[in-house]
Amino acid sequence: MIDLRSDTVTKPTPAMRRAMMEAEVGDDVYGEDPTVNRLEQRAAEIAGKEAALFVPSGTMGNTIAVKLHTEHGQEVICDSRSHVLDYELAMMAWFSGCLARAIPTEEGILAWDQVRRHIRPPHAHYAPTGLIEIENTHNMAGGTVYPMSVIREICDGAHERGLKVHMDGARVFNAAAAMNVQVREIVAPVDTVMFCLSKALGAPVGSMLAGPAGLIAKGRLYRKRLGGGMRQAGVLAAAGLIALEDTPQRLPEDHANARFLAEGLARIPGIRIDARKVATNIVVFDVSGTGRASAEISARLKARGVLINGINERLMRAVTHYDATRADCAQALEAVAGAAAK
Ligand code: TLP
Repeated sequence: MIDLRSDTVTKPTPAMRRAMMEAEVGDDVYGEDPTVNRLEQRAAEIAGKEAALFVPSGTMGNTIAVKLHTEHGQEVICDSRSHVLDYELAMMAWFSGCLARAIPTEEGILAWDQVRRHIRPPHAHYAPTGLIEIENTHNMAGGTVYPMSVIREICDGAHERGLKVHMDGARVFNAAAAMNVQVREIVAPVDTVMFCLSKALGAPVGSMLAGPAGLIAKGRLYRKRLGGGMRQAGVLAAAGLIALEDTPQRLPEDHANARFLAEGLARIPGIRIDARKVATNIVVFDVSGTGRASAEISARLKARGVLINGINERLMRAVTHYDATRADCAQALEAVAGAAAK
């Protein structure tokens, strides 16, 4: 099977498995796992933040961040297709008591002018804004990348008004590779950032939440409340360290494969995609012109040995990663052409 459903499907590399086997471990709830401590230190360094917290998932990282920055009864400004809103089981409401103030965008990229108009001060009727959340790269918009100037503008505007900005940087390393800059440059203006080790970086499990030391210390308590106190988690952190050091260099290959896929898809009758807009490892394409719903195409692809899921009836998403080669992508294109044909 060629699995392009997500970059979460990668298997740990031989180097990761070796490191996991040899990892020095301790009880991380006591702060005694040396490998987790090393990972948290290294992640903070890479993000250019005071501290970082190892969490089991991106969802938990975002959930803790929202909780740290908000009070019950506030709003979180985010894009209308953001992961925090659509794919995290309403954790923003469930754990933090907040409402999403969702702003529709073309490319998943918020502009300060839109954000500014949705900020609500305390008022007799309104829920006040507690946080601004930006997703970089933006998953459902097709791996789009925030321009640095836009991040700065949003953060400057927010900070002037005493508001914080959290970046869902599940794939911020892809953004860094696409812009050819360091992750720390991208996340310098935001207050907290969550990034995933288990997506394009290829670790089997885990994400990091980075930010000011005081906030991260408080976040550690929320992680425990959520059931994320992980004991001898060094076996996971060891793979995470390899993911942080080794994988970023090869992300441009995933991006080139995604562009190759997009260009091939654009040539298939009935499929619509602007391949020039594919900047990272996510390819979102419209299959409505084929006369088939995405679920049907998914099923037909599966019968041809390729896994690609629909986002909705019209749109499908293919994600490249280190377990999908250029040859796999070429084979996937043939399968899509077959599955889409009348
Ligand atoms: N994304 C998954 C699915 O949940 C859609 C995927 O296959 O892409 N932020 C962003 C931008 C994400 O894409 C994801 C996962 C998360 C947060 C949550 O991470 P996990 O799955 O570790 O909770």
